[in-house]
Amino acid sequence: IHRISKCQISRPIIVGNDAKPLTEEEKQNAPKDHTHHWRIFVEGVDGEDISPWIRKVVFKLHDTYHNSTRIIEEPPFEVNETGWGEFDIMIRVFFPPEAHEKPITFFHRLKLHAYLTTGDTVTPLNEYVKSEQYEEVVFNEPTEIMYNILTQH
Ligand code: SLL
Repeated sequence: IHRISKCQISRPIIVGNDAKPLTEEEKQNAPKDHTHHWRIFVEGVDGEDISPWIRKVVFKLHDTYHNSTRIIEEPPFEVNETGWGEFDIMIRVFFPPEAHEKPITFFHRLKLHAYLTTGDTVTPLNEYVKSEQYEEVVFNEPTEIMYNILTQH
């Protein structure tokens, strides 16, 4: 496999989640004790299509979830669920197999609850929350195939 020496190329992605409280009506149809709808995602910045260079994303949810390993092979790279608790999600991002680049791993703490902090008073808010992190995916001495994929668009 040919790698391009002394070359470093990077691409930004957003890793995060959003969540909103279930309405009383939604609670009727959701599993017992579930309080929120949430979505965990890996996406491009400003709606950029990342599918040319990201081929698969695997989200490892908390073991309390049925089929806790969720494999997403096309965009949108996201999982929609309901639940009651916050936990760490392991996210593995895979590149096109022909590029021979190792997958990379991120961790994201699922956030469900919004708070208002004034001075030293913390008030829980029952509303929409979003928690996201900007990540720079760095390819050090990328394979020629990966380099071509990244620079084609
Ligand atoms: C906590 N350490 O105790 C965390 C665990 C687990 C959240 C949170 C759904 C589970 C189901 C769910 O919200 N699990 O569908 O049974 O806060």
